[in-house]
Amino acid sequence: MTSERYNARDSEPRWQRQWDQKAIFASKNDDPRPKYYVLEMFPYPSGRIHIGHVRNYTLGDVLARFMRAKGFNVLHPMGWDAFGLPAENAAIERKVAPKAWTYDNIAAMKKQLQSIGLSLDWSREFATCDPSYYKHQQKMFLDMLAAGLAEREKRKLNWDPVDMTVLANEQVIDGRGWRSGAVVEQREMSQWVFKITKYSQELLDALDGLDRWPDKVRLMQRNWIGRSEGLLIRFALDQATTPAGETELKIFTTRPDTLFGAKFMAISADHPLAQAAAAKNPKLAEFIADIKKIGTAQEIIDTAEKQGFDTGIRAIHPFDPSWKLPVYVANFVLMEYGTGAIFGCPAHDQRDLDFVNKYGLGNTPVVCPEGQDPKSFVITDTAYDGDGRMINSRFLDGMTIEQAKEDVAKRLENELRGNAPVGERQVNFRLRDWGISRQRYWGCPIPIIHCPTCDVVPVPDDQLPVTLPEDVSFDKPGNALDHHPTWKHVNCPKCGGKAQRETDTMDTFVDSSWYFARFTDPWNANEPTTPAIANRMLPIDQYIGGVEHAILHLLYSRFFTRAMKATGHIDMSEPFAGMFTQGMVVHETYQKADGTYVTPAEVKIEVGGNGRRAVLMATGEDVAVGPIEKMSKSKKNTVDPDDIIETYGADVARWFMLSDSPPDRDVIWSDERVQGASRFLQRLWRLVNESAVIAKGAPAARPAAFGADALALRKAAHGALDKVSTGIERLHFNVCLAHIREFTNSLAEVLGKGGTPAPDLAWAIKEASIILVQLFAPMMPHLAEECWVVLGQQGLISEANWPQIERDLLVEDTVTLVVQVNGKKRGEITVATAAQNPEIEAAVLALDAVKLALDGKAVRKVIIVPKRIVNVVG
Ligand code: ANZ
Ligand code: ZN
Repeated sequence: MTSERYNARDSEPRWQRQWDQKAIFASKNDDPRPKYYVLEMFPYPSGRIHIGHVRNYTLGDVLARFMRAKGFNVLHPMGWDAFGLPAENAAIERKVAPKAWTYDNIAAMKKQLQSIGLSLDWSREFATCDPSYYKHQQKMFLDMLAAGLAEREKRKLNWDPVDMTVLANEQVIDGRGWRSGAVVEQREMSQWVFKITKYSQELLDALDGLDRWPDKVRLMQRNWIGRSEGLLIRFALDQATTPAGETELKIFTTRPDTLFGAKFMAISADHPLAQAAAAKNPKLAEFIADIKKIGTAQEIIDTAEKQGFDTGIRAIHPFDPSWKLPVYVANFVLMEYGTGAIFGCPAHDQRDLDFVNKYGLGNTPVVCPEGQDPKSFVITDTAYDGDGRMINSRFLDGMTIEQAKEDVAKRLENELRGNAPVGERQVNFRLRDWGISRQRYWGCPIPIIHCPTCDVVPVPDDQLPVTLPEDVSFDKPGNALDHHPTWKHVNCPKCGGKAQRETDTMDTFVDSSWYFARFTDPWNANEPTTPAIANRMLPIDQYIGGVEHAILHLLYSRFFTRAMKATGHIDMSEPFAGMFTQGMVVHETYQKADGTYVTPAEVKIEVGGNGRRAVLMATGEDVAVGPIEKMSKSKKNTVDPDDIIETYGADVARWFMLSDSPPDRDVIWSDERVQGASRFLQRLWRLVNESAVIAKGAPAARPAAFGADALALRKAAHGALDKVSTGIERLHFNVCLAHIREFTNSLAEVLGKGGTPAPDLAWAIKEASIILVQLFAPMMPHLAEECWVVLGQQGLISEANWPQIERDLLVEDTVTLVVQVNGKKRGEITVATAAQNPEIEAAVLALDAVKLALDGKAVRKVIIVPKRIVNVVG
């Protein structure tokens, strides 16, 4: 037995070097074994990895190592999502070139990632800012342009007149640019868009087949695509009231059943009718200018106070020529959706109700909930959007909503005005085409040349990539590419005349929409993919990342894969067969009396008679322990992965990350628990060393028969093997770790008996210790390698096959326990011998006899005497 402690600082870099030298994690494209592609969302090279990355990559790594041991050709690559704004900000603030800043960060972060002991195939590494990557992206853009999947479109955008740049909706705060503070203008500009809406229905339908995706992610995608079935209705206008003789207003509604509850019409400020009316009405023009200041962000529009302006125009109800409805310009109607115009039914739509209550237009309920008396059913502040029967609706009265919708649709479809029907069924999607133009330097250049004679001209293939110039200056606000003295001035490839390059670059979401496909053959210099290889290695069997990417990144990738299929780069539609969203790493916050935050590293936690107390180490003053929150710089509740690895080693950090909660939930970082993980690691080390001594004396051949002790240990070993195997496949890592701990206890118990074990038991101890080490190898790979040597095993454990389960050892024995409540016998329960305490506890508390005896009292404690008694203390 060794008295030496396991020394992670010595062991971890040593094994990392060995793995690296033997390139054992590099997967080969001609490997004939079945493939398994596991991928974690690649990081943005901000400069340092944070603890959330450690969790993300550890989850993927456990799976990769396990599948490798199971005999799969595992593809587990890593790269860098390297374009984006922070590099430009660094250039502005610190005068460093975006490229140098990015590649320095990559180098630093790569070192950090390597110190975690991840089984990554670094031979496939690339950064999206490598010209050898974005060259292909430019080619695919041109392919998509040719295929009608990329187009130029005029769009209204938020324009910051001081920074001279387009702002994303999130960058407009109270109508002002987030950085300049200037009042943001709406400008119509030509943008490049990807035609994702061509696939709206398909992207929606295919979600049903993604059965290894979390339901919540599929739901988020569904809502984002936002399919609505409704009716287009052409309302006639009272021509005497229209600005230029307009005769009708087209609206889109999903609730034609509520037509008899209509109180007003509303149009968007950008609607042509609003513009025409404003041209003749300065007050209206002023109102329009005013409401446009809040920008186009949906959340802002949703939460802003409803405002409207009566244009004086009157619309005529489709079922009653004498019924006139006022037409308002309203701030909650968007031009981009439906027709940019609505009829408002306040009783059944909250926005409409808020609106009428402000302008005194009243409401008439037309749907009455079942069981309500229509006579007494009134709406005041809360609209009713539930089910019911039609009331106050003439020929619709008594119908269900569905029947009324159908009835209205049929009538209006069959009614002609001019020679077109008044009503027309329509399916609308919330999903918009994907605008990819960004007025930024640090992004993939859009390979287009604008010629005054030939208009838009693609950059010829042999001139790709269009590379970013490096001699750029960030002295002026706006796009540094645009300001570059020479870069944009070129000759037109078609006519040879003077022309200009497109200076917009692509949204960085484009870069991340196909990197997973590039990983399958990053060496192909001529094509984005090698289709035969991509088709074999994709789809990704397990993709892992944060839920913050559950909508856009996944949707764009799903679209891009289809676009690559349409342009011949790949032959499938769905890139991610399995999707997993991991929880966050969270931590307590600490605040001084003056409200400033301090970091966990500056604080000492004292646990005493009065509970936990936090003390600022430097001064000894008390600090308040605040709520547990997502780690953030502003709250200072972060822990640095480097510190953790330096103090405890990567294996402890990995083990802790996996042990404390299910991977899809948040995990609370706690130093106490990390220390617990560290103690467990040392315990494993001691146990394996003790076992190794016995294993040396064990018979080489498997004994013909096993005694009771040996059999029990073998059952424990194969039981754990079975449970950990299925646990890893299901990504129930915390459960796996509980089984490993339990099995460790079984082995410790046997070893604790001391003496020289009989040959059959010695053999079982050897088998058990080998299985134990293999079980924790995916989680603590460095310790496992070290133990593998101690146990006299050949080669690297990282290359060893997963142990074979002997199924006949899995037949579960049962044991009957006496159940007591407050010391008094209330019954018995039979459980599997292998059942763990939490399972037993749950089963006992579910017994009627126990519930009865507790009589509603809370359970204070459950004491389990193994194999004999369970006592519930209430
Ligand atoms: C009358 C009505 C009555 C409506 C009622 C709702 C409830 P989704 O499900 O998102 O498709 N709408 C249509 N176009 C709009 C626009 N450009 N800006 C703002 N709102 C718009 O929602 C469709 C409903 O949203 C439509 O049905 C319309 O209001 C409104 F009790 O028509 B409804
Ligand atoms: Zn030309």
